[in-house]
Amino acid sequence: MQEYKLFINGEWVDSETGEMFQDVNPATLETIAHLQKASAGDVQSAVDSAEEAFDSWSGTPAPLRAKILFRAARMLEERKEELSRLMTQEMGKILKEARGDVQEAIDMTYYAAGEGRRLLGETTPSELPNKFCLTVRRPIGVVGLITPWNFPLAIPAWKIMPALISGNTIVFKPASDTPLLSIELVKILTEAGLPKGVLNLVMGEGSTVGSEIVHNKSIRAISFTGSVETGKWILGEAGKDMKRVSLELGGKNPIIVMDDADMELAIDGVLWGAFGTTGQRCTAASRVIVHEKILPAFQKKLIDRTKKLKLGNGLDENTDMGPVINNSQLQKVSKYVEIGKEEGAKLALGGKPAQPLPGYFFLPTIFTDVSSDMRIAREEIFGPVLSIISTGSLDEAIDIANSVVYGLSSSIYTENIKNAFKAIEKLDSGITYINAPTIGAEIHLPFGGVKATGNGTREAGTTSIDEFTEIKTVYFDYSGRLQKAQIDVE
Ligand code: UN1
Repeated sequence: MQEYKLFINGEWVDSETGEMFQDVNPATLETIAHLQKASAGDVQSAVDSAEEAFDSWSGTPAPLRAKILFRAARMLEERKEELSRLMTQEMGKILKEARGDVQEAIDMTYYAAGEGRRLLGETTPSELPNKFCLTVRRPIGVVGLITPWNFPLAIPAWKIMPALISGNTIVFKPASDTPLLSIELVKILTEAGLPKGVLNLVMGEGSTVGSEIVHNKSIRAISFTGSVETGKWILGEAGKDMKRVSLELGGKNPIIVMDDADMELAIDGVLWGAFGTTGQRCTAASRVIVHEKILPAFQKKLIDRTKKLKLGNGLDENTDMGPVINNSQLQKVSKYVEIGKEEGAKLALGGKPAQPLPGYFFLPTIFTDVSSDMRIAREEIFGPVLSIISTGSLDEAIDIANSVVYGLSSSIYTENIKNAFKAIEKLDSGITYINAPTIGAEIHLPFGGVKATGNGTREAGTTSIDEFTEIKTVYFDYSGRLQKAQIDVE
């Protein structure tokens, strides 16, 4: 059995305590790796090495930093299939989706590398003569990155690549359920020429490793993707030290299907949005709000199509849906099914673990007759559970869509341009799709949400550079005399 260590100051090292944890394939329940568990002291060593590396890395011209990223992107491309297979074994998502996850990391790496020749600031005229105004970007310093298990390579890349190209050094904690892809990413970046200390990997528990990252005074920014509960805690704790915090938290993403929608297209979208990645995306569609005029036909077709989804090991190319990540997630999904039944929703499909498969498989589940005040319609389940809610009008559908605490992604299926524009204007979410499901974000556009989904920052796209840079405003006075802004100008 392969054993993996922490990566600190350019070396693979044992943790202080020597404690280990296991990485389990959720489709077979086989242990696939043993890993070292970091302590708070190990995090401190990682921080020390990131601090040490900062001067030299931030002083390296960004186009030269970019060369390393371009090389890493090419290596990711060459190893795409192997990494995808590893991801399916570690995380459970089907191979086709694992390839998408790896591709998202490749895209992000190329994109961030390209930013090495941009990292744009502004120039603008001064109100005074012979004076020049501009902004430049500077790295923040040592940043702490904490990533989830549902996108084991894409989300680390969303955070690591923009942080690196901007000149920051990193202490990185991947999710304990999926550390292997992060380890491979660190190896690739190192082989591509990343200097020692620039990227440090510490695996282990949130309560020790995560907590030390959040509290360590030398870490100046935190980027976290995960639960609202943890995100709120991080914001509060890191806020005490005035750290920059970027949060990408939960969702309860709705798809509205109007009576004028292309029904087949909407069904394709709902299936992919709700059951893709076994519903374990922040962007997963967990509510579908359907116009009452088409509800019976829509429900029947959707249930018929969902019944045909093939569960199994994602390595089998014929599988449509893999397992959930672990036992506690399986228990959580089961608990929500019970809650839904108690609340009076009608369990139309699924609702239980898919025995006798050996892994953490749960049947694709559909509740009908759901009202918008039920917990299954309001709380994030993060599993293959879809609630169907009936609506009489677009206004009502939008009210229902907006009635939850989250606001990541939303979608509307309609052939009516007025409905589409109204949805764009009124839906409270960071992302809105028209005639496409709630998942499918592309890396060169901002990604993030409103309300409890985040704290106003956006990842990916040009906003990924905003996340990891400080802006300095520069006033360059070449008049040779004292000029007073606001005062010399009448
Ligand atoms: C997430 O679930 O946290 O749009 C990220 C999507 C993917 C990214 C999801 N490209 O579903």
